[in-house]
Amino acid sequence: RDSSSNSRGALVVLEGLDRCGKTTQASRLAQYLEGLGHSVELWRFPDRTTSVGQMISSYLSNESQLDDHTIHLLFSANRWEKRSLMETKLKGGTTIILDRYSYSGVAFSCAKGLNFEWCKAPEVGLLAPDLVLYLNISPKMAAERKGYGSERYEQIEFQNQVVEAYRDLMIGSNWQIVDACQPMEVIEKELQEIVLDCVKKCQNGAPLSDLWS
Ligand code: Z5A
Repeated sequence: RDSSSNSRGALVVLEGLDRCGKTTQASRLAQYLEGLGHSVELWRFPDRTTSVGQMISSYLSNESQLDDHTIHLLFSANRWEKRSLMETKLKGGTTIILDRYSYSGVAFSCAKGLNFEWCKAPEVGLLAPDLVLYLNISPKMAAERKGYGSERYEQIEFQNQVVEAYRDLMIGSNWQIVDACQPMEVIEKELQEIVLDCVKKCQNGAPLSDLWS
């Protein structure tokens, strides 16, 4: 790894519908980078291990009910409680492969009918990712995959609304859109190339910035 003082880790975010394969690909990416000698951590939001995360987890599994605005702010708070650790890790040279981020926050709340700008506001000032990988799959194809159907948002009509919101978020962005219906190994190879390029740019001193500010 480049040890120059500007060298830092990359913040790589995977986004997409439920069951698009984020978790599978995130862990493969982490293994790949580790194999090349990089310092890497796998993170995910919601982080269900914190006290805020436990409230979110109980909401997602339908054990508790919360107003749509309230749960939106809790998801955001869950990211804020990890912001400073995230910055320390990145500046210390660790790359973070992140399974869902603020984009999920906005997409899922907008799908419920909340205002787009209102949804973005509490995310402003979190760290901006260096790369967003969108694993593209239709709600119908995602529903055919194993394990679909047990949590709150796992209904096709709702997931269609989520897709619409993701489309709004993509406008003017430079997300990398990857076909998530390809075989896992094909996706894995495609992601490796894009991510390695990003990691190198960050090692060479690409600055960290804030999201939507
Ligand atoms: N949410 C929110 O509302 N606001 C927020 O701010 C945030 C999240 C951060 C929980 O997320 C919910 O919270 C989520 C959004 C909302 N709700 N939904 N819907 P989560 O991340 O905990 O849960 P998830 O999205 O349901 O993730 P997941 O279950 O971990 O799915 P995944 O990571 O995308 O997929 P996977 O586990 O890698 O794969 C799923 C299955 O498909 C599995 O059997 C694989 O073997 C299979 N698979 C994977 N890739 C392939 C390919 N290429 N071909 C065939 N089969 C495949």
